[in-house]
Formats: sequence, structure tokens, C-alpha cells
Amino acid sequence: MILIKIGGSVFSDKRGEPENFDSPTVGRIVREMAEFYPGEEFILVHGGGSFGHRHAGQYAIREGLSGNAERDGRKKIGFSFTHQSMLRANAAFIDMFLSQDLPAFSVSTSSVFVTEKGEVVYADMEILRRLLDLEFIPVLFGDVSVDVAQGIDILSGDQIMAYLTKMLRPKKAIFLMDVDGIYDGEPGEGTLIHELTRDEVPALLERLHCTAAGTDVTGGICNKLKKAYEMANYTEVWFVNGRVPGRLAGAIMGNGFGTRLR
Ligand code: ATP
Ligand code: IP8
Repeated sequence: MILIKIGGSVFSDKRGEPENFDSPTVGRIVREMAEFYPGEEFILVHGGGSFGHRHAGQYAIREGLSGNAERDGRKKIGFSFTHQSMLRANAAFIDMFLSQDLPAFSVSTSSVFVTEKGEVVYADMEILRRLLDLEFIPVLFGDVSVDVAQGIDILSGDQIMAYLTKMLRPKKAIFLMDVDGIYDGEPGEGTLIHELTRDEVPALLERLHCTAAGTDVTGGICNKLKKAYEMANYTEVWFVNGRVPGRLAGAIMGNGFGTRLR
């Protein structure tokens, strides 16, 4: 089984109009997956992009509930708005698969995961396992979550990737981004890292100043790298440019252009 995350920066312009969706790019990614299906099993996770992050930030979902009834009442509305926005992104993904005759099936993240401060503490894996057995392509997404510590939170697609890797042990996990892989500095300034070992990740996190807050509500590149560090205990992790044709197929075949972490 191969686990793929399509980053929000790949399928949408995070700084563009609310809920913009890049159908040509997603359609091409689906075609690349189709070359390997059904010989290969896939689980897909997509991020928030121009969908969830906006509402999540506006309603400060990551801060959880406050205990103030009036404020929490508004926040619960925002919680549901955020989820509905992610459902629209997810529906757009599923449509792209179905239009190419691939049996993708939506799995609503907030109905199968419970978090504690944004990390998964409970998951109902049964439905995912059965969908895989039936050769469906489950499609999950970064979403809101019911959280045991603070009532509500956001569960990033990157956290889902790490949890599924631990539970399902995919043969590889692939992050599709809008840059060519992991750089040893800012993209454009740093050098692209082609091969990265797990032991090298803590120093890289330091170099990227990953003790500071990231760029969006779920922590940008720092959170992604921290999760990949956990995942590398179980599988090889690829970071490739999802906007460039052939890069996903290259990562699936194992000779791709990007960053390989193991
Ligand atoms: P989402 O969380 O919405 O799914 P995503 O998975 O596409 O988004 P981001 O959280 O936006 O990913 O992180 C990827 C971004 O991180 C890239 O667009 C890149 O510009 C930025 N970035 C910053 N530093 C680095 C680095 N050293 N290497 C690679 N990317 C970096
Ligand atoms: O983009 C965040 O998921 P991510 C999802 O994978 C929401 O970090 C709802 C903001």
C-alpha cells in the first residue's frame, strides 16, 4: 500500500480566492495513480489549502473551546463551517477520481479520529482496512476534530499520514508539494536535498528554525518534517513536486526526482 498526501499548495492557491481548486493538476495526478491501480493499493490524504485554513484561522479553532458559552457557540459554528469547506474540497477530489473510473471513496476524517491537542489518540481503522480489502481508494483529508484536551481542534493531513503509517505500514509514503522537495533553507535560497537519513532530520529542523511557529494553522513545513521523522521509523518517505508531471509516478516507482527520507 502507498500513502499519498496532496498538499493544499498543490491542488489550490492558498493565497487566491476562497475554495479555488486546480482541476487540471488534480486530474493529472489521478491519471498518474491510475497507471498503477489496481496492482497497487492507495490511500490518499489531502490538505486544507484554500479551503479549511481560512475558517480555521478566522474562528481560532486550534485554541479549542474556552468555557465561555457565547464565544464557544460561535466557535462551534466555525467548527462546522470549516468541516463543510473541507467536505467541498473532498467532493471535488472524489469527482476527479470517479470521472476516470477509479473507485475513490470519501472517509470523513472527523468521524473516524479523535485527537488530543491535534494528535490522534483514537481512530476507527476498521472501515479503512475493509475499504482497502475491497480495492477502494480511501480519500481522507485534514479536518476539524473532536479533541479530548480542549473540546475541538484541527487534525492536519500530515498528522493523519504519520498515524496511518504507524498503523498500516505502507511500503512508502509520498508528500506532494508545490516545490521540488525539502531544501536545506528557504526554497529558492537553500539547496534541494535528494537523500535524507532519519538521523539528519533533527539538525535540519534546527537549521530551518522549526522551533518557531509555522506558516499556517497546522505548522507548514516544520510540522511536515517532524511527522516525516516519525514516519521514517516505518517506511521510506518521499517529498516531490505534485505540480510537475511524472514526479508522483517517479516516487511510486522509486526512481523519482525529489527528496527521499529513510
Ligand atoms: P497544506 O497544509 O495546506 O496541505 P502543504 O502540504 O502543501 O499544505 P505547506 O504546509 O504549505 O504544505 O508546506 C509546503 C511549503 O513549505 C512549500 O510551499 C514551501 O514553500 C514551504 N517551505 C518552507 N521551507 C521549506 C523547505 N526548507 N523545504 C521545502 N519547502 C519549504
Ligand atoms: O492542510 C488542515 O490540514 P492540512 C485542515 O493538511 C484544516 O494541515 C481544516 C485547516
